[in-house]
Amino acid sequence: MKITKRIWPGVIEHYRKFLPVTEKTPIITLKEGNTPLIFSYNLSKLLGKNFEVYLKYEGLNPTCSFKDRGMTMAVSKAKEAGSLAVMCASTGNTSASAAAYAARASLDCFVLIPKGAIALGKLSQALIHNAKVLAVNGNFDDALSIVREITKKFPITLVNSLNPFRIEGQKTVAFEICDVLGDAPDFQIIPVGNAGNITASWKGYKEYKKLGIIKKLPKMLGFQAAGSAPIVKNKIIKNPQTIATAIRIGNPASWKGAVMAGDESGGLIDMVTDKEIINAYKFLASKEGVFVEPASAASVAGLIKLAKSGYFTHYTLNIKQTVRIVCILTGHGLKDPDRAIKSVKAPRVIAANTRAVLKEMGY
Ligand code: AN7
Repeated sequence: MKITKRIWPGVIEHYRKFLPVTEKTPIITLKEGNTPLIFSYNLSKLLGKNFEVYLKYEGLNPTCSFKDRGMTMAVSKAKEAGSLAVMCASTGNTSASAAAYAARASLDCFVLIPKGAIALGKLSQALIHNAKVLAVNGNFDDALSIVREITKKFPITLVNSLNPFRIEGQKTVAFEICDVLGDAPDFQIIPVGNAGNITASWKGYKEYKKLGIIKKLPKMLGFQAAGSAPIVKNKIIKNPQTIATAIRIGNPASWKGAVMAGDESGGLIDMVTDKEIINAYKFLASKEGVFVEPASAASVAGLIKLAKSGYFTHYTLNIKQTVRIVCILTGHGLKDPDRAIKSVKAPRVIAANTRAVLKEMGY
């Protein structure tokens, strides 16, 4: 069978010249990346005539989150270095991605998760990909410090975003957005947990700008969950809380990177409440047809919050200028089916006859 070049090769092959790989690097890929940039009619209309809002649907990566962009790099480099095992702490998505890429690379995978605090879909992924999953009686931050200690002492590769190759891979989301739009957007809005992704995408934009591929840089707007907002509050949160379990992190590893992205770009790091997150989550699913996990809805919740507060008023006045906003939707809604079911009414049980059905349908 002839395989044509038009088949998407994954982020490493597609963006090879921007990434630290050589001909010697074994490329471990599940063809991640190339996710759709979806125009949002409703959000664009909400903001004003000259606004275009796009949703970067990262839930359509192979393990259904943005982590795959970083994991293809981290696992390829681990394999190149001769490592036999990888390890991570995770609120869920990192573990799902690490487990899948480790399986593909024939590496052992060890995962520490906070007990009882990761979504069902993510746990099922890590387990079925045959990672050794251990639930610690503590939170994500506790788990990460144990992983850091173990990977320092033993020949096991750490694949959390402290691993610089993770950041390298994840910067490709910025490249894809610019390649589609023809330049950077005016604003990029992104959920912030451990802060690797905001750090990575900002790096991507800066590299494209330096090479002259894009003319402008976006303002970076990062959103934490209000009960887990150490960067906004400028202090470590000992017992972070939020229904958006993916970003339930009290001491982000890339704290400085997030602050830098906000400051350098003229953007900000802010927070949204669980209520705002759930509203945006339901809005995306019911009005846009886009099902994301709660943490991902933090970007859209942030956009709505800023729009209401008048943050974009200045841009509304200059209607000749098209303002482009990209919200990163980091993970798929099926990751957390429990939350979806809890957020809506359960289906009514009725008699098995046409009349009863039609009555319920309102016909
Ligand atoms: C859906 O899996 O930290 O700010 O251990 O799963 O780069 O941490 C997940 C984070 C946003 C935050 N949205 O990204 C993990 C983990 C989703 C996520 C984030 C995560 P970072």
